[in-house]
Amino acid sequence: MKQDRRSLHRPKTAYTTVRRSFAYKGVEMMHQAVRSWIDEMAAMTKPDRIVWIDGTEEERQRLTAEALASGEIMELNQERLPGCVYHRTAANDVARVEHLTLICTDNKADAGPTNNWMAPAEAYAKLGAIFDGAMRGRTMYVIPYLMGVPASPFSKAGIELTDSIYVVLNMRIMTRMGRVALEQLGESPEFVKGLHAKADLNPDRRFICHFPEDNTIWSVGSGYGGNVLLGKKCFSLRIASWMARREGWLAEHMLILGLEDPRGKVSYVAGAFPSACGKTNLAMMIPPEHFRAQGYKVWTVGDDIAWMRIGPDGRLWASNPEAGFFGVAPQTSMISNPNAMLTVQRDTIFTNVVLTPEKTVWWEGMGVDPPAEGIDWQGNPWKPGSGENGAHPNSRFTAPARNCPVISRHWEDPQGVPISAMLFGGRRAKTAPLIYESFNWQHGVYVGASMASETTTAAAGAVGVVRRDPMAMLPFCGYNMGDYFAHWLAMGKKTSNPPRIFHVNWFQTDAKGGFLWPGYGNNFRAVKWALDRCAGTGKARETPIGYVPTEDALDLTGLNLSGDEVRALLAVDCGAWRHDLDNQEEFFGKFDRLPVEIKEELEALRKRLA
Ligand code: OXD
Ligand code: MN
Repeated sequence: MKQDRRSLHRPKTAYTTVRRSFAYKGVEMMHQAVRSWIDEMAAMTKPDRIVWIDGTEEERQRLTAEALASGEIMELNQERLPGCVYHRTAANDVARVEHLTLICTDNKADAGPTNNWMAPAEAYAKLGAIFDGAMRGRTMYVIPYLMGVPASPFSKAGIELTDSIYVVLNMRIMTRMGRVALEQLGESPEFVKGLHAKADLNPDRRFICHFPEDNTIWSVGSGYGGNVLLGKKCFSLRIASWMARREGWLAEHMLILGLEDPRGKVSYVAGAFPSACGKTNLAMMIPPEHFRAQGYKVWTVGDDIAWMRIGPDGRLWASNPEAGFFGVAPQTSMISNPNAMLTVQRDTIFTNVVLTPEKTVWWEGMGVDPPAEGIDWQGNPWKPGSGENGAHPNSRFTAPARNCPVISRHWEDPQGVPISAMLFGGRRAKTAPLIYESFNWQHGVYVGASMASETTTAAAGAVGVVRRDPMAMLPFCGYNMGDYFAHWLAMGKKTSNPPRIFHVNWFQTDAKGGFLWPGYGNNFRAVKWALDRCAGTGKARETPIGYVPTEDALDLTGLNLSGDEVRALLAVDCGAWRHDLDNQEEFFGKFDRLPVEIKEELEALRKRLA
């Protein structure tokens, strides 16, 4: 019975029969398989209408007008924020739901001990029952989209079926959407089939299921970006990580930035940080004045996802598959991230922030006075000083990457940019120093695999709890993380000129709980040291955990840090690390597919710390 149910929803067509060019609601469809799948999904969800998305400006205006009329979005002050709109999600639907996110593989072990798993037959049946009739009275939008740059051999196509105009408008910013994707898809059978319906937004009937063996994503019961913009976490990380392992590349939760030196040489850095730990800020940071005066600059290539391949030169080349930023609004200000503030001045969708009487937006940590009164993220009248947040801590902006004043001129290069250094970073009040370098690739993979961070509001659940989050991919790896570590190790063996691997921590606190390191643009100082190391010039001392900058190695000009503070930032407390190691061993103990190299690294560290 289960098997029957699965074959009902598993693709019926083998994607070999291709009928050329038939008209489907005005769009030239070349792909019989696409149409069969859409017919099948429409038969299940029963929309009143099916509308193909072509990505034109005329279409954006029409859909915006419709969503304004229905109240799904609100118009903002078009003089102050041209092209910007406002949206609120349901109060119970404000973050990714990791406990409701599943990897559905035939063999449970392939999903591994860190993913929630359900058998595909059961998941198709369970979600099929929720999807059944979920689009009755509604429109199904068919969004063909590309992750990656058009015409790049590395970009990949997906189609998302959704009943939300908000999703369409976000996908328009975050991906290359419409005709461009259909043209690239052509007759290829390779596309990711995504189905999304808001259904009744009931958290008990909310599931985000991934079927990597079927190239399929089903998301139901949510309207929050991370759960419903299927090109982002679902495709570009969970499904893509599965593809990447099969095809020999890496799909990672990483920002990409270019650091230009005074001679005009740009070196590229990729950095993995858990959600809401400052990837967007780091990707767009402005170097401190002392460095700007010498001619240093930072260019943004991406702020959340990197797809990396080994180039013919043996280096790792990274590209950003996204076309926009889905960033956390609170604490974004002209001090923490001026480039993000300038990016969101136009053509941006704001979600769950404060709406002011002038129809502009405000959030905590915006660095400007709050309005005397406003409407909060739940749609209630709000006044500063009420004791409640006006904006949800995980409220967001969706903005086109091309708006960013420091977008790299290479951000759309089809082959990507060559990576010199990789950063793994967690939010750790104690233990991890500001920066250290791993001894070699294998040790670097272990450093990434043993990463830990305090949880944030980007996912539902407790905040501030330290959890191990390997490579910041714990919620995003679409397969067994033991196999994932092995894949990283294998990639290192195949890359003749791999990037150096570093660990960073901007979040150490002092005895009073204040941050020791000023962060934001000052993080440039640590990134520069990493690149100095790549160039063979950065000074370091060898410690049990790796190479740590000597006290004079970081250029701290213009900062008011005492010698004790610098020593605390760079300290390696062997006792604290031994304690951390116990926790690591417990975490790694979950994996029955843990590569022997990771065990070797654990043992070697234990010995060095003794
Ligand atoms: C994000 C996240 O939205 O990681 O990027 O949650
Ligand atoms: Mn992210």
